[in-house]
Amino acid sequence: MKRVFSGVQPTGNIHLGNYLGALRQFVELQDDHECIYCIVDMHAITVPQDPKVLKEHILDVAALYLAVGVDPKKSIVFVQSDVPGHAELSWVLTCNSYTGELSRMTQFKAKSHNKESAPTGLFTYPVLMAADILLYATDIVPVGNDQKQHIELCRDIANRINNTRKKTFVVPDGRFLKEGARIMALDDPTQKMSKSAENIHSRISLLDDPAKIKKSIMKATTDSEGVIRFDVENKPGISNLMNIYSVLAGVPLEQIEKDYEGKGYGDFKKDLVEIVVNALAPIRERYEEIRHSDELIEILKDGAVRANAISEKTMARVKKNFGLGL
Ligand code: AQP
Repeated sequence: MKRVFSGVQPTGNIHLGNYLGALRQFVELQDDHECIYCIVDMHAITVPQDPKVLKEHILDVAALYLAVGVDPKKSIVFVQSDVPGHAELSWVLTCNSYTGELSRMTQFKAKSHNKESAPTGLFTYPVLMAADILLYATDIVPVGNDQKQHIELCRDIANRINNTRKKTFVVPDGRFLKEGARIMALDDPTQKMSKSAENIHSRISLLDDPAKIKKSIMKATTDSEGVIRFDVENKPGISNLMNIYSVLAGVPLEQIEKDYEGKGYGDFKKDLVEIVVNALAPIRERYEEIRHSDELIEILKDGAVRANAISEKTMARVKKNFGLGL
């Protein structure tokens, strides 16, 4: 069985972009792959976090994994900082990566706002991500399109080490969906939907209630043409909403164009509100059942033990090939 690894940062509640780009794949893959899904809290502290809030967000994200359908009987679910191998391997990879390649990462440029000085952790974020993946001898990494550059870097680092040392790592492939791989912000369709964006109406979180969903969708930026047509370049706002509609309702984009011929954005948005509310209702319900349960903590503890056992095998190989330790 091929091994799958992916993670989400506990930087806020998971939104439709995270769900449609990544989490949907987590569920799809778990029947015929060995899946490892992580809550990457060490990534979250690359920007300042309130410790109490971070703790809550870790459990929120874990509960949402389960609420969308990740099954702990089929998949390992755990918190990154509970497995020491992530930090350990990250240092080894840091020593085998270059400032030039890291400065080219677009996410770093965006998050550091091109400032001359930025937190080192933000700069080395992709190296920690490479460590997460390589630690589990991962074959497949299901992620959204925004992670393409980071996956490429992970492959480069793995190949570089494999070519100069004994074969140490499995070189992974990213898995990107055709539709939903990049959901854009509702208030600015040129930016990706993001957990940490200031405007709450820029995103739909999986835990939003129907009133919030309605407000965010009805306020969503479109254009003045008033025609429901998929054209990302010229009509990014409505195209983004059509994408969400298409994936959640299972209706092809061409069919949406036909169904809404002669209708306005108001009609389309009202229908989209209903589709999103219906899709998210069972997720919210399941989340409420498990969020404060002892079961959730047990699942994470058990996941950490299982993840640790796998990671130790990789770390033993890494230490041997690098001549580290006794
Ligand atoms: N807008 C998006 N559309 C499709 N996929 C997305 N992903 C993120 N945003 C979109 C995918 O979700 C997974 C988890 O992302 P993450 O939490 O690790 O970090 P991120 O990519 O930085 O996501 P956010 O929501 O924008 O968080 P913040 O605001 O904290 O930076 C990844 O697979 C990602 O591709």
